[in-house]
Amino acid sequence: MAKKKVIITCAITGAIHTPTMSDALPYRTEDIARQALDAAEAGAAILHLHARNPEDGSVSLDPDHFMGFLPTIKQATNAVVNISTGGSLVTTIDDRMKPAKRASPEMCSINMGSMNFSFHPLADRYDDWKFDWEEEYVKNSDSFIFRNTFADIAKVANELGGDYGIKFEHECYDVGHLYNLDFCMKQGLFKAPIFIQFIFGILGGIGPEIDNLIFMKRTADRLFGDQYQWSVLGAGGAQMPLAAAAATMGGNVRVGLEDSLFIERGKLATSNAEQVAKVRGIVEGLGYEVATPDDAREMLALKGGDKVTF
Ligand code: KMH
Ligand code: ZN
Repeated sequence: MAKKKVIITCAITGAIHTPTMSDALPYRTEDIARQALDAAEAGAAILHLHARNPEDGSVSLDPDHFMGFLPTIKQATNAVVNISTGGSLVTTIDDRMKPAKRASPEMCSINMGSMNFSFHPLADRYDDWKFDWEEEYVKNSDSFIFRNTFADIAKVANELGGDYGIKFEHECYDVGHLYNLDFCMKQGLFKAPIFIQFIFGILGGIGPEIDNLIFMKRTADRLFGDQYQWSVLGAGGAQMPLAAAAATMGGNVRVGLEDSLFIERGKLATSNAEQVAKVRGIVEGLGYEVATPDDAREMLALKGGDKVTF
């Protein structure tokens, strides 16, 4: 019998962590490209990408910053590129969609509800910051509302899903987000198979307990039956334990420095690839096979790497 295939997504840099927190967090164009390629080489079928300002590592939605690394990635790997539409807590959904419109990747993230989304407690861990913007950015996240209204979701679905043929990584940070997704499915905004990322441990979302993973999974089974594929992202210290639980339960996994800077308790990861290699060992140790990018394309019904514009 063929082994079950598990998709590893790697989220390379994100918009939560800042350069002070880890020297491994990539923000220069060439470092994002290099780490993405190494992560793909280590076994990631999907690369979830945000951009940074290459000068100071601040979060960027500038399509030119994305275009700095996307062609390099495309030339050197067959991995699926997934561009975030959630990369800023302070700008409009139109700005958040601009990089995806320029690059028309195979996948984009879409965030399935509005919420508090905070990482301000991280500010207490650092006294000296590498760049001026970092401390205020981290501290002020206690005042952010991550806006993803039904109108915003419909706009992303119609424009990126409809016009550009992009499939989504549906970011669900709580059980209610699954019901939002179910409502949108019934409105005809998304077509099966959908790919749900269950997210645990973001301050503002559901906590990283196994009970919650089981609850999310059972709820999704009830709402979506065989119409969905699922993956798990545990933030911070929950990353590897929840990835192991997800793989054990038959799901897919997401790792990467966007979600956790650590490789084990108290020890910073040296790269994204190190986390991918570790989770790959867990997946293979459980007797599963790591999905190739083409496996992922088939499992998620993606449009194909020849239909992107970068
Ligand atoms: N940062 C993660 C918790 C997005 O980019 O749209 C969720 C995420 C959101 O990756
Ligand atoms: Zn992201």
